[in-house]
Amino acid sequence: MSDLKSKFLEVYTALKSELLSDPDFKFTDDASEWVEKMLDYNVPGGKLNRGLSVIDSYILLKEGRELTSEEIFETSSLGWCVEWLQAYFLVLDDIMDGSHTRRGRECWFRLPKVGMIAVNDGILLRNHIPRILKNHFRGKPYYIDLLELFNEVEFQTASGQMIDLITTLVGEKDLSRYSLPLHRRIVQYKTAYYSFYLPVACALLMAGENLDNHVNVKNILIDMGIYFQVQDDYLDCFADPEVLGKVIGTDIQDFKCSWLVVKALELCNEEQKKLLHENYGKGNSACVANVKALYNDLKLEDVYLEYEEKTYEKLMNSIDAQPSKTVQEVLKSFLEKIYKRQK
Ligand code: GPP
Ligand code: MG
Ligand code: MG
Repeated sequence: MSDLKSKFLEVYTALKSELLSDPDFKFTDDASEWVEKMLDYNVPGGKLNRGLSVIDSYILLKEGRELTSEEIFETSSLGWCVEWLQAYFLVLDDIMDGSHTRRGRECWFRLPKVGMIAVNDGILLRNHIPRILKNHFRGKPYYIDLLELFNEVEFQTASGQMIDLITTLVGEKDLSRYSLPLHRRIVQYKTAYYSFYLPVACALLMAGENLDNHVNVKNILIDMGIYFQVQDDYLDCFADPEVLGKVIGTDIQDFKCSWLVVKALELCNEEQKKLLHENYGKGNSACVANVKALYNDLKLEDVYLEYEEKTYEKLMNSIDAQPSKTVQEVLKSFLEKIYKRQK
């Protein structure tokens, strides 16, 4: 494991201890034990890309100068705030989506002892973020900006989740509403802001930058986030479940406005469209298999590979048009991390 990653994980342990001795709540042994288990189950088990990106971006912004131990602790803490936010979203999203597995294990709410306590655990995870920020950033000139950033991004993500959910309302299932612009709108809000813009924005604030001066960076990161979610949609259907860590394919059953179904609607003939309308969004495995067979007939894997190449090229061109070499490096390091990802 890289040195930075092991330091990052040490900071998790430190932040967890602080939260478990929060002066605003008297912890009993039961309560500590619950929160500790809940955190260990939901916060650190992912790829940690978002959290580590805060540190990576900050290092690049500091142009390779070695970070002080204070800077390492602070960038790591902000990285963990992003991971906490993600944990909060995923615990609740898995309930809403009726998912079974996440990161290679049962979803938290599926554990017999947990059930709907998971809803409150999600709220707790969310509340831990301002606790961490207060403990470590209250004296910083950018404290208010950080709080506002997390608030803004949470609002955008919940709004994206809302449009994701209401497009799948039972009784109003209407595939003809699904289009690339709707897909873009959903994923921009539910994924791109918190996964791509937020980590870089945290690093920029720590480096003393004003976020209003980085609108172009934001737009490129949003486009990268959209590309990332197209990958997610593709992997939901085509990935190796062993590699991905979650059971393949709730998107078809859940009637999701996935990039795949949008592309299928664009490419299909009348007969195939009828098949799609009859089989999409049904729990029954024969219907799911029919949809997947149609995706194969339409060669969606190839369509995806072509999309991936083109998007990479376009993003690289916009990055190269950025005036600052340092900013270019931050953006490129992000893009390289996700290009052709398998999980
Ligand atoms: C996951 O999307 C959704 C989010 C991370 C946002 C949740 C927002 C809330 C306010 C709860 P997904 O359901 O498409 O992804 P996955 O396949 O990982 O479940
Ligand atoms: Mg989900
Ligand atoms: Mg979802």
